[in-house]
Amino acid sequence: MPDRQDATHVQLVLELLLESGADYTSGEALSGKLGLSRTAVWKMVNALRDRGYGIEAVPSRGYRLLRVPDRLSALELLPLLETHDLGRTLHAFESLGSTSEHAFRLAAEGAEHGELVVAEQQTAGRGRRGRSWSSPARKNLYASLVLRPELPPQRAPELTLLAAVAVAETLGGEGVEARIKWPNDLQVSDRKIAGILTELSAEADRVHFVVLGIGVNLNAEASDFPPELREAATSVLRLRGTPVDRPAFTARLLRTLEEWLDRHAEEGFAPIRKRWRALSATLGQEILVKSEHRELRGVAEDIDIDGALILRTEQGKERILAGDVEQVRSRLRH
Ligand code: BT5
Repeated sequence: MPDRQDATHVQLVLELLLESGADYTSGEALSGKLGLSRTAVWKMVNALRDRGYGIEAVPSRGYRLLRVPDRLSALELLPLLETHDLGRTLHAFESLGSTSEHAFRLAAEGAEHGELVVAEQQTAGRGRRGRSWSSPARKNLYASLVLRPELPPQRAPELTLLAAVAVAETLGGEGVEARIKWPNDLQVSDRKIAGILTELSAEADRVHFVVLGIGVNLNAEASDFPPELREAATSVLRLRGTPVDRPAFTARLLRTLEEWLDRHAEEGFAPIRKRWRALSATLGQEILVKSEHRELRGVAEDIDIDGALILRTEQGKERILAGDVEQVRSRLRH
């Protein structure tokens, strides 16, 4: 039997075992559904065991899935997906320089909307403006999505805010209340738990593609980060003391992102803006905004209908499209 077909069968066996949850699935049922002999099913089960799956086999009852390995590859992720586009084509790596760099290359070569690049580790993970993203192996999520939205390039920043909302909501599902620091940071008590990097290829009036890069600190301990980040960064594990099921988190994040992307396509930015404001750590604060050419101090008053930050300075209102925010001191909201 060719390897590719074997791989598909292994995946189907896994999907059927996942569907049964805590119940047993008989070998007979599996071989019937897949059109394979009982011996072939046994071979697939052993292939899964070799990949770290814990599968119990009881002669009179059948097979039962006990443990799924903590790994982000197609075998773990694809059966959990509930999306129509996002992640359906998956490029999973043990190690990459940067998932966004790779996704950008794939997109330039014609990758379709929704194609996803994930890596267990990044050796040159990127932040904005030449900064780096610390990416210890097998701890966190490093993911980049190719998106082909029908948007003029000036509206692309809306996607960063949309992604921040989706990440905050998915973290909320894990019991972590993260807030969004404009434009792309997710924080818990002033410590950064996730970051978003939006890169695009566009003409004057049309986006060719967007690469949405998302890094979320899930199971990293303080010692997994370089010393300068140990205080400034946090993770779900550090906050709640129990590890995250990374494939399940990724599948939920993709579903949430897709729901927001669909809504964005239908209703525009308004519903995202509303949700973003409710999750914002920036609005109402006195801040310093540093962009490439200038520094401005003022109170973050709002984000406008296309995602720009409205800053009230002593001179009046400023509309800011990109920059880094530093909090000067806390203020009461409103
Ligand atoms: C970001 O940049 O926050 C965007 C990060 C995007 C990372 C993802 S991972 C998958 C995809 N592939 C990539 O190569 N990148 C994306 P920025 O706002 O510039 O913040 C960068 C700063 O955050 C750094 O200068 C550090 O101070 C801090 N930092 C670096 N790694 C961190 C980490 N793992 N957790 C928290 N803070 C970190």
